[in-house]
Amino acid sequence: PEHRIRYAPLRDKITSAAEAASHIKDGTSLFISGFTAGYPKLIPAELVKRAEAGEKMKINIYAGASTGDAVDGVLARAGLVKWRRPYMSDRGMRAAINREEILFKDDHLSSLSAAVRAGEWGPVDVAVVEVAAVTEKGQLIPTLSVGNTPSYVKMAEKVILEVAAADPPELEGIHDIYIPEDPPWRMPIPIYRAGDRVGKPFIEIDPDKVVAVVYSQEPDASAYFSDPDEVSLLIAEQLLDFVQHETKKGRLPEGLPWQSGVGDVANAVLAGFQEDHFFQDLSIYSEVLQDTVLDLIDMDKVRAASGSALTLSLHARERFFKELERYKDKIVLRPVEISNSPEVIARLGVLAVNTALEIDIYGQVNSTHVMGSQLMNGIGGSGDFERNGSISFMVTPSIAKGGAISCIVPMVSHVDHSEHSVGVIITEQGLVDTRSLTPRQVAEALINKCAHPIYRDQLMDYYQRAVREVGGHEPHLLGEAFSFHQRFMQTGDMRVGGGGE
Ligand code: 0RQ
Repeated sequence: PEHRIRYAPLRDKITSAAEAASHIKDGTSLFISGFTAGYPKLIPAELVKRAEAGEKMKINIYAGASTGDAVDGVLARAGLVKWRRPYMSDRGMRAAINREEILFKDDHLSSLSAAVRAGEWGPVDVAVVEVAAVTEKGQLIPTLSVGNTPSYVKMAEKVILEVAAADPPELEGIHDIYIPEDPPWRMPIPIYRAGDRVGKPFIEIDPDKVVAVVYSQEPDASAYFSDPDEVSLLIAEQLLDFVQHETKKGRLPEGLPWQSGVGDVANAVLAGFQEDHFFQDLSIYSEVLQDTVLDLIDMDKVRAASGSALTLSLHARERFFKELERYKDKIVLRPVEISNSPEVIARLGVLAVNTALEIDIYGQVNSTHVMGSQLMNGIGGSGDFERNGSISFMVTPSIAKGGAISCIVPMVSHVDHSEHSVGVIITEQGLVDTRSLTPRQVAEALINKCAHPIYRDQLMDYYQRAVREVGGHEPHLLGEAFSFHQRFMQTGDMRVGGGGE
C-alpha cells in the first residue's frame, strides 16, 4: 500500500468493497471516473449483490463517456439505474434507454464538467474514482482516462477510491489536469500546440472527503480491434489523398493536428498514416487514443498525441506498460473539457473525422438515432470536433445491413450535425467537398459520388421531383422526405421493390 498510497492517512481508510459501497443508497447520484477505460469495477458489483439480496434502489450514474460491462452492463441488467449521462455504448443499457426505463440525455462531452460545477446536474453525492496511485499530499493519479473526474471530485461530497492493481503507479506524469474558469470569468485555455502541458500531473482533492479506499485487481475490459475492412480502407485512402492534395496546393497548412472518432473508419485512417510517406510529424488532438497511436509512435511519426483516454487491446496494453516512459513522452491525457474544448480545437485547426449513421442529400448528419427513434450510443465528442475543426470530415459506408439501408437519404431522421458544421463527406464510393457548393450542388454531387449505385436512381428521382414540384434553396417533398425510412420499417428494405427486382 505504501507504494500506491503515499499519503498515510488514506491508508487507514482501506476497507472492503461492501463497506465502501454502503455510502451509496437509493437515490444517490454517483459520479464515476471512466471514459472507455479507467472506470471503477468493484463498487458496481457490490450494488448488484445488494439488489440481488432484495434491496430496492435506483441510482443516477454519471461517467465521462462509455464504460465497460462492469459498470453499464451489470447495473442496467440489475435494474439499478434511474438516470445515465452522457454517452454509453452498452447493448443492454441502450435497450433500457430506448424503453425509457433508464432516463438518458445526450450531451456534448465538452460542456458537461462545467455544467456539473454549475450545479446543473444536482448535488454530487458520491464520486468513485479509479486511481493508479495517491501522492504524498493525497492528490490522485488517475489510470487510463481522465474524463470529467477532476470536476466530479471537486464537487463531490464523498469520494471512494478504487486503487487499480492492473495500472502501474508509473502512469504518474502522463496526465495534464487543468480545470478552466467558469463563466463569466473565463480566461483562454493556454494550449497552443497539441502536446502542450498546462496543468498539474494529478487531480487535486481534499483528502478528508475520501470515505473509503478499496483495492481492485480487475483490469479494464480489453478493447478489440479488427483489421480495417475494405470499405473503411477506401474511405481512409480518399481522406488522406484529399488532405495531401489540399496541402500540396497550399490551401491547407502542414501539420494540423488530427482528431479521429471511434469505429473502423477512424482506425483505418490512423492505419493509413503508417503506410503513407507524406504524413510524418503527426500531431493528434483527439478524444480517445487507441492502439494505432502506439504503432505510430513506434514508427517515430508522432510529435504529440493528446486525448482524454487511452483504450488499448490486451496486447497493446502490455506493450504500453512495458515501455511507459517512452510513450509518456508523447502522450498527454486531459480532462474531456480540454481534449474537446471548442476553443482549443478551433485554435489548433484540428482536422476532425467522425462517423455518421446517415447523411442527407443536403449534408445534415445523424450519428445517434436509428430510424429517427432508437438511440445508438450518443453524440459523444463528435459535435465538439465537427463544429470547430478546420476541416470537418463526415464519413460513412454508403449502405448498411447488406444494402437494405442507404446511408445517404433524402432527409435525415434525426439531426446531430447540421450542413453548416460539416465540410467534406466521404463514403467508399466517393468524396464531396461541400464547402463551396450550394445545397443543390451538394445534393447532386452526393447522389452521384457518395450514394451507393443501387440507390442513385431512387435518390435522383426524389431530388429532381423536389426541384420541379417545390423548388427553393433546399427543395424537399415533405410528404416523401422519409419514404426511404418508412419503406425500410414496413418491408425491411429501403429499395423500391425491396431490392428483389
Ligand atoms: O449495426 O452493430 O448491428 O452491426 O450501426 O455501424 O458501420 O459498424 O460503424 O461502429 O463506426 O459506428 C455512428 C454508431 C457508427 C458511431 C456510429 C448500423 C450498422 C451497425 C454500427 P450492428 P458501423 P461504427 C467522438 C466520436 C457518434 C459518437 C462519435 C458513433 C451499427 O461512430 O456512435 O462520433 N458515433 N464519437 O449496421 C441503421 C443506418 C445505419 C445503421 C449503420 N443508417 N441505419 N443502422 N448502421 N448505419 C470523438 C472521438 O474522438 C472519439
